[in-house]
Formats: sequence, C-alpha cells, structure tokens
Amino acid sequence: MCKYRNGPKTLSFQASGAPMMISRRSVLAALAATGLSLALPLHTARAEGAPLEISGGFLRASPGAAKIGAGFVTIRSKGEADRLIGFRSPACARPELHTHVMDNGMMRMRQVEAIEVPAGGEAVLEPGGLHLMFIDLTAPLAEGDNVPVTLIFEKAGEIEVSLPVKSAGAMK
Ligand SMILES: [Cu+2]
Repeated sequence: MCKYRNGPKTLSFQASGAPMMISRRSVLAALAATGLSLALPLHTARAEGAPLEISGGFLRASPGAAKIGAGFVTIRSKGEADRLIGFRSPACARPELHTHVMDNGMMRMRQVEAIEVPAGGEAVLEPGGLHLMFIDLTAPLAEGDNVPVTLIFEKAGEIEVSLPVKSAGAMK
C-alpha cells in the first residue's frame, strides 16, 4: 500500500522533442507505451538501491463516455536519480506519460518519453502539469474506485500502487 502525503512541490521532466533514435530507452518506452511487460528487474518501493517512495496518488473521475483519464502521483527518491519511463493499468489500453505546454496561448497536453526523479528529490505529477494519461479507458473511472497502476522506472523497475479515483475536478 502506498501512503498519501503532500510534500514540497518541484517539477522535473524531460520533453520528448528529440528526433527518432533507436536506443534502449526509446525501445523500453515504446514497450511500456504498448503495455507489454518488460524484462526489467523487479523491486519494491523499498528495495535496496532503489529507494523510491510513491505518495499522494489519485485519478480523476472520467465524465460520461470520456475515453481518457488522468492520474497523478508524487515520486520521491531518497537515493539516486531515476526516471519514470511508463506505466500499465487494467483501466486503459494505452497508457502514456504527458505534460502540459503553452502553445499559442493554449494549454495543450504533450507526450513525454520519461519523467526525471532527481537524486534526493521529487517528481510531482499534478493537475496542469505532468500526469499519467489513461487513453482508451476500459471502463469509466468512477469516484470511489481504486485503480491498480504499475509504475515502470528505468532503475527501480516496476512499482505497483493502487490509486483512488476522486472527483473530476480534484486537485489533490
Ligand atoms: Cu494527457
């Protein structure tokens, strides 16, 4: 189980503006995006050498027949830097990592390859910024539900959390 707490807010992310390159990272990210399982070592949030702590996680309820939803977590590293490279969930067919960018005065969502977790610091996924994008929902996200999510990290491997669904406009 993860604990839901609020901490100091810092934002860290890497935009995916780089040209197409065949690298291990992009292959892993592509695999993660398709929901295939990865041959990465499995650790838990408290595994030695991968001291990541997940907190403050939630999803927003999806209105009506919406086929997309958004999720948020705070990832704290008590040790080395790591990168969130994807996630899986039975709640959607197409998981993506997204951020928001200003484009001609409009806030738009943009996919990112990975989300950096700084050494000894935090990555904060929150409304209006970085988020877990649930595309092609398998069922509406209803307030009060709990959704299993497997976060996939470059170093720490896979960390499973259960995120509560809050109201459609929930900010935390
Ligand atoms: Cu999005």
